Amino acid sequence: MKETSREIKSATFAGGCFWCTESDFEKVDGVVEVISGYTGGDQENPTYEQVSSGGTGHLEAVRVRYDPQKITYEKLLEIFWRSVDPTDPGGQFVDRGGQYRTAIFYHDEEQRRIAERSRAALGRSGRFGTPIATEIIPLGRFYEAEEYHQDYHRKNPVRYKFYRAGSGRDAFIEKVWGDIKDAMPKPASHKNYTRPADHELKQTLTPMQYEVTRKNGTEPP
Ligand code: MHO
Repeated sequence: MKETSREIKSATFAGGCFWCTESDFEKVDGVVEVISGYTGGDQENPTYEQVSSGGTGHLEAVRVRYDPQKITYEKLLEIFWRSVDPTDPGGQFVDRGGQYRTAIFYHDEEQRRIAERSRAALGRSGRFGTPIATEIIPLGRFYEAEEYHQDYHRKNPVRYKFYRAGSGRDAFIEKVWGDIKDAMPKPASHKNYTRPADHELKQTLTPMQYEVTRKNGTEPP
């Protein structure tokens, strides 16, 4: 078997309900995997019930694993801004509380700088009438959410579509960004995304990446 060592990077975003943010990022070319989880709080091994009812300090978030040769971190930020209401400090759409607020969790100094610049540019653009509330926070421990929340939009399409339509997210995004919809880096549907089969991932990921991402392993420090 040919050795391939494609570099895969990670980015972490909180954009309210992770069913939605996971679905939005999975549509993006260059994104290889999106994992729903919790981060930003102190409690160990938080459950969905604990986080979603507030009080653990965590936010619903997604870990986006991407191929930097196909998409940049800047582009991911652009997609993020166009998937959320970044002016809302108290939640997202129907979901209220700090656990649903928006945040960018940076993995290193470079991501921090790029995220700060991107947020400042969005603020200056005048696209929103109110200030950008999205926090830029150093990434701490990320807890993967329960299996039934992973790929929720695929596992429970009816409930997901019903929730999403009623949440107000898409109507808001259409109102704010509708004029430049065609310029959006995001393709219109999921048709093109299929999670690669395990044997394909084995070929494209390094052995450690495969262990960590597919077998729930942990990277050595
Ligand atoms: N209030 C929503 C939240 C979904 S999102 C994964 C629900 O449970 O239906 O937090």
